[in-house]
Parts: sequence; C-alpha cells; structure tokens
Amino acid sequence: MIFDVLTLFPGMFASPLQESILSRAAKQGLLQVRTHCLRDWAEGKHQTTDDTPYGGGDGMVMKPEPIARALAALKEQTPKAKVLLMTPQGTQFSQRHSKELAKEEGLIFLCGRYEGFDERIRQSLVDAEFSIGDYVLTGGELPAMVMIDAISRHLPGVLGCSSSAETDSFSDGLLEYPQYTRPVEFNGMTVPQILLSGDHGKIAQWRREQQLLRTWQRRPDLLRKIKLSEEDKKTLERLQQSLESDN
Ligand code: 4HQ
Repeated sequence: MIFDVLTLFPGMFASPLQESILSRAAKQGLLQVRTHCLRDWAEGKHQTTDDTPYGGGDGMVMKPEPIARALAALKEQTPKAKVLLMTPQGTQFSQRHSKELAKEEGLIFLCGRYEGFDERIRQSLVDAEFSIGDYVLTGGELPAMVMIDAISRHLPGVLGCSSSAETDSFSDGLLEYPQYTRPVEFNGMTVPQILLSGDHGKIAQWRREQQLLRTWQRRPDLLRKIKLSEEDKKTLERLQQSLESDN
C-alpha cells in the first residue's frame, strides 16, 4: 500500500512513522508513506500556495493550481490512487472506512492549512472528503496521520499474529471488555474471580457480557447500529434488569 501525502509540512510526518509498528511495517515493505511538499509545485519567487479570499474576509485560502499540478504528478505514478481531502466538512472517519480504504492500492492525502481550500479543488480533484472529528485543527496533517495509522493496521502482516485487527474495539461494533494483569490485588482492587478460574467457556461468556454492558452504558449509539444475536439480547436484558433492581 502506498500512502502519498501532500502537505506544506512534510517534517510533521517523520517521528510518528518512524516509531514502532508503522516503521516496522514500512521496513518489511508492507506499506510506504511518501510525503511531498506542496510548495514544490508552486510558482513565482515566493512559491505561494495560498491567497486572499474573493469577497473579502479573514484568512487565506489554498490556491488550486499548485494542488492540481501536484496531484497530476502523483497520479502519474499511482493512477489508481484515491485522493482524500482532510476537512471538518468531510464524512466522519470510522473503523468501517479504515477497513474499506485498506483495500485500495494507493491513497493520496491532501492536507491543508489556513482557512481552507478553494472550492474548485473539491469539485474536480478529490475523490472523498474526511473529517476525524468535530473540532478545528491547525491543519490536515494530524488527520492524515490518524487515518494512515488506522488503515495500516488492516494491511496483512502489519500487526503481529498475537494482536489482530479483528479482535479490537469496534471490530464487532462493541467496546472492549475490561482487561487485567498482575498483580491480583492493586490499591485494594482485585481481579474478577472468573478470570482466575481457568474456565475458558465461562471467561468468554463474561467478556461478551462486559462488552455489551460497557457499550450500553458508554456508547448506546453503537448498540443501535449493530445486529445483536438472540443470546446477546437476552444477556443485555438480564444485565439491565439486574442494574434496575440495584437502584
Ligand atoms: N482541519 N478533520 C482546517 C481540521 C480537520 C478535522 C483540516 C482544520 C483542514 C484547513 N481535518 N484545515 N477536524 O480540523 O480533518
């Protein structure tokens, strides 16, 4: 998988990609992240990539021509790559998108600064627009890194066999069950007895129960999105009733 990133600050990408899992994956040839400085495609002595907005107002707007030239050059190398624009106006990026995008041969991330992009960039040069959440950042670089990280985990071989992309939060639309490790007692709190029992059937059942309970308590919106088995529905009703009788 080839990730191309078009940005005014390629240096921002160095350290997150040179640590840990992503750097190992890159060394193994499982993925490649290539950053490109947008300024290289700008014209004139000052290599301007932004300009003042028509109609007046504060801030600067990213000019379309340098971006068009850059994308044309990148697309020559990876003609099938999808162009993704990072913007608060985009579709909110989710685990489902990360899985889908991992099937692409190449992705080109367009990261902006300032107040945003000339509208004609969206209209003619971009395949999809993504937001990583409802807050305003100083640029699209962090969103691109977030997406590259989440997508890379789905590429074959990136995660070791001990940690699978399929058993994480959201893989089945539910939050994770609580985890414990040594010591058995910490600050007066103990590990649930069932986890020490060695009964793997019972442990699996308890974990599923905890996933359902957690998701219901913290993210009821997620529960409404997924299809629960009859068994899960019964479990959830039982948990809800036992909590009601506690109150
Ligand atoms: N920005 N999710 C403004 C974001 C953002 C987000 C990126 C700030 C683009 C021009 N991008 N620039 N949230 O806040 O994706």
